[in-house]
Amino acid sequence: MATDMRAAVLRGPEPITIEQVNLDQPDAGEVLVRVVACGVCHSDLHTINRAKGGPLPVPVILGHEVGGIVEEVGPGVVSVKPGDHVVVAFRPNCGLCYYCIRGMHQLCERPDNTARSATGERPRLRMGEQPVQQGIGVAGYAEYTVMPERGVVKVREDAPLETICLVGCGVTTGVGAAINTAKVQAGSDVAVIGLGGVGLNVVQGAKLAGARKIIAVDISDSKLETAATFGATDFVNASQEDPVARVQEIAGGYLDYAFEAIGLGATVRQAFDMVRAGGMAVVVGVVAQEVTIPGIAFLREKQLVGSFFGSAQLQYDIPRLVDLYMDGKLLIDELVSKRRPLGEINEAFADMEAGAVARSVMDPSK
Ligand code: PAD
Ligand code: ZN
Repeated sequence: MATDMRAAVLRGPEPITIEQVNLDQPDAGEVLVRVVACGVCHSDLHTINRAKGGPLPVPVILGHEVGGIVEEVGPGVVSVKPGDHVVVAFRPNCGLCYYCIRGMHQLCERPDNTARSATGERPRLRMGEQPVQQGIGVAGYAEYTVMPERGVVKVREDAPLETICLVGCGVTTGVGAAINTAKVQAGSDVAVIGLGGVGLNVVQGAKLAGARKIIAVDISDSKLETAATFGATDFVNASQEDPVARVQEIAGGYLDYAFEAIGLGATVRQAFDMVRAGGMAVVVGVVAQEVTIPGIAFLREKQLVGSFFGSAQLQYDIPRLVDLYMDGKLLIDELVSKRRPLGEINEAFADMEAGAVARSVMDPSK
């Protein structure tokens, strides 16, 4: 039996609308999750803006930062049962491909390893006869979602799903970029460019790792103020001063790590330019542009590395990040600037575009 539900559907360049959508029951190896809350991440905004610029596979349901409760499981599912609380991992892994067997699950080549797929043949979602894509593999702006088993991670039941939903992307991506990708060393100096839901988590990841200076860079004073709550020690407004020169000055000329958490070629270049010889610039933002780097800097052993989904081992990292939050060592409540019913999804994206929020969280039951 299929589930009829309300979902926020993107059909093209026009605003998202709330529609009745049909979701298949879980097939072998799949899990039906009731979405309790779904955060609003900039990666979804990238999709919306791409849809404005040209054709994109639509209709699509976006939303990939989900906290929910297992409603039903398909044949063969062993790790969760109905009633379990889960955080959805938008990038499941097969466990068997070249990358998975070498421990790099975030780079899995077959993330959707069931008989159906989020984007290709046999989609799980439909509007009438028309197939609907599961945006970023999840389709979380809806009352329910069906995920492959490895795309749900069981979490403790005393943790509020309305808040820990953010571990499904922003928290894991940001904290993981600092701890897993860069392996920030205690006592080192770190700069973070872009202080949205992702960048603020890089800040608190660097704090957890024991960084000395954590230099926050943004063009919004309110974001710089928020970064102080998350552990930033120094603040640079890039619209008022040259971020490269100012960050280098604060770090005494030897900045160890810089993180780009926006997704712009120009700020990737800033991150690369501000680190010391042998330092590491980590690109967390999704950059659709070409990036130009002065090649001679490689003689100074500068590193430029990418980071995807916090280089995380999801079944291991997600429950631990939730524990750190429950122990008061990680801030997540402070990331939630606004809670909104599903019908206000366009307003939530407008807030993000205006730089007015760290994170909005949508409630699909309203
Ligand atoms: P956001 O829109 O909440 O935050 C972006 C921040 O950048 C805002 O605070 C802006 O004020 C600030 N900003 C914009 N322009 C500049 C500038 N020129 N200099 C300094 N600051 C600026 O986005 P987010 O935190 O949700 O996402 C950030 C990026 O991370 C985005 O590209 C998203 O797609 C990407 C992302 N990557 C992964 C991954 O696995 N690598 C996962 C999730 C999100
Ligand atoms: Zn995201």
